[in-house]
Amino acid sequence: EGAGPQEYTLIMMEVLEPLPEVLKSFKGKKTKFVTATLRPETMYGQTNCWIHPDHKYIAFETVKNGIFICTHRAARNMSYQGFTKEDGVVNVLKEIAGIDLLGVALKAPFTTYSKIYSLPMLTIKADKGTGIVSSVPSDSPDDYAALVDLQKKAAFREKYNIQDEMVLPFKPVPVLEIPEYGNMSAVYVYDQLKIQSQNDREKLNQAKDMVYLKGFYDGVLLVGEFKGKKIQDVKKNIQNQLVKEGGAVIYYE
Ligand code: A2H
Repeated sequence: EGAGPQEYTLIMMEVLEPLPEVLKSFKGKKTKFVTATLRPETMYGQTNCWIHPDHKYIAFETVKNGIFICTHRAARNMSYQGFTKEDGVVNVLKEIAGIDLLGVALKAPFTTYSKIYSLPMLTIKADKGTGIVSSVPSDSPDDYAALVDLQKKAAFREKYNIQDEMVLPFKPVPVLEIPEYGNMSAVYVYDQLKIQSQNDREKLNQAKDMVYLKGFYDGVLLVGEFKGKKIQDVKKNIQNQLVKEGGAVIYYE
């Protein structure tokens, strides 16, 4: 990581009914799972979001965007970036275990799926972003590996009480065309490197290196307002569009 702060696009996923037990007290209020991404241009392909079952999250009140769910660490950072009434003060409404935030129905911006779900990922870092991740299995090898793990292993779903319909209908969506890797680069490299699971860290890092730069410089959008354009030329426009439509906010750490 470099010397300066890292900019993330925070994607706001609205919690839908039926509310999980731990969020029932927020009924009638806008409550959002907040994910941090470096790749706003891929959000057309979201199939779910990722939560770490063993991590701790909080719900807190923001000034403009309702109730946010994320790690306390992220909320504290946000409180210095104008997200809360008072600088440095987080109004914690509730502390919530990750496991209690699984299987929640969400409405996410840009994706073609009208309803997606929060699912368990065991490689999420507590000290990066919001601790919640938007899953784009077409273009993120980590996301594809974790989704395949859940789709292949009924016992893994059962362990976390994840219903089949929260996982099995969700297929990766073509979003970007990348020369040599086709229109679902993560699926391509996953197969080529014969990745076995989300714990296959060495190969997943290799996969990330393979797709990342190539996608950024040579990737062309297949969907949305900027269809046919190169990502590097329109990444900022897409971020702006997400923000303008109320689906995202900018955040630094
Ligand atoms: B990216 P960097 Cl399509 N733990 O978004 C683990 N991973 C996290 C995280 C956390 N706490 N917070 C964010 N991330 C993921 C999209 C995407 C991402 C694509 C392809 C690659 C990619 C959809 N998932 O990231 O260490 C988020 O996933 C490759 C690195 O700050 C975020 O962007 O560079 C990225 O990692 C931030 O990682």
